[in-house]
Amino acid sequence: MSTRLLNRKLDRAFEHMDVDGSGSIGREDLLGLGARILVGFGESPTSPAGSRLEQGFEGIWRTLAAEIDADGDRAISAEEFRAGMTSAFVEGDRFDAVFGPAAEAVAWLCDPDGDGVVGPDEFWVMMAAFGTSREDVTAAFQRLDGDGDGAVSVGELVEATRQFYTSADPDVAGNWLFGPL
Ligand SMILES: [Ca+2]
Ligand SMILES: [Ca+2]
Ligand SMILES: [Ca+2]
Repeated sequence: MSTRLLNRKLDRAFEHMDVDGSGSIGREDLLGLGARILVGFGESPTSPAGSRLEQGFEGIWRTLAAEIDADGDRAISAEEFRAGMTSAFVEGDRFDAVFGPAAEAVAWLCDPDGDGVVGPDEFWVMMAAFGTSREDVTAAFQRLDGDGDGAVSVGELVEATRQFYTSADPDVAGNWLFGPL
């Protein structure tokens, strides 16, 4: 059951990351995600937050290409994504080094006033970039906001991202990152 849950999450993430729907994840998908988030927040790519985010997505792409693109064709297929994410980030310990900084860059960008807290509107802007529906985003935010005060801390968001990509536990809140599974 645990592997099934994880595979379902990875398939879900794959769909969200294949921004242009080509059936594989390429560099243009990752850069497209970053660009959409920047536009959503009205942030310039040349601002410090903007360039950190762009570098974060560029870094994710480089890592995916290096660690997960098994046949080296500069495109990550659904099969490569499943197998590679599992060996690098679930069984392996590369998450903190690779995904952690990117998740933090995104989370901080969702917190323009820098108080360490992300509200529902900010969360919506970020998840809309991944093509997540309004309904799913609302459901996700409710789960991630465990204490129901209308805010999710940047730290909680990073932890939820880690749980989504690496945890086989059916009860963690991070399973809800992209809405109901
Ligand atoms: Ca694609
Ligand atoms: Ca490939
Ligand atoms: Ca809260």
